[in-house]
Amino acid sequence: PGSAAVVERQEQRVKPPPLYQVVMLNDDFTPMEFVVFVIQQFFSKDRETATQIMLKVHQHGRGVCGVYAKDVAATKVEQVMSAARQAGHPLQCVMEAI
Ligand code: NFA
Repeated sequence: PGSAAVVERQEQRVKPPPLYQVVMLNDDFTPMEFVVFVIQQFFSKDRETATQIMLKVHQHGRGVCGVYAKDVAATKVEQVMSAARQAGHPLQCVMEAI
């Protein structure tokens, strides 16, 4: 009995975790160099890639720094917000389900 239930449970077990974009938002005050540093530090990007992402945020208002499972994305947001707060910059970072 219950073969349909077994299949249903297996489908749930193998379902991949939902992913979240970590999005950085532009502001008029945070120094470009600080943004590049933060992207390198917390999103494991090289300096060239980090600079490209920073410029995209600066020019378009927002940019994706990375895509992660929920808990990892939440940690990245907290790390960025904490570093910005400590340095006295208004840099903002949010996570969005994709
Ligand atoms: N717009 C900021 C400046 O001109 C730089 C910046 C880029 C800030 C990306 C936040 C995010 N100093």
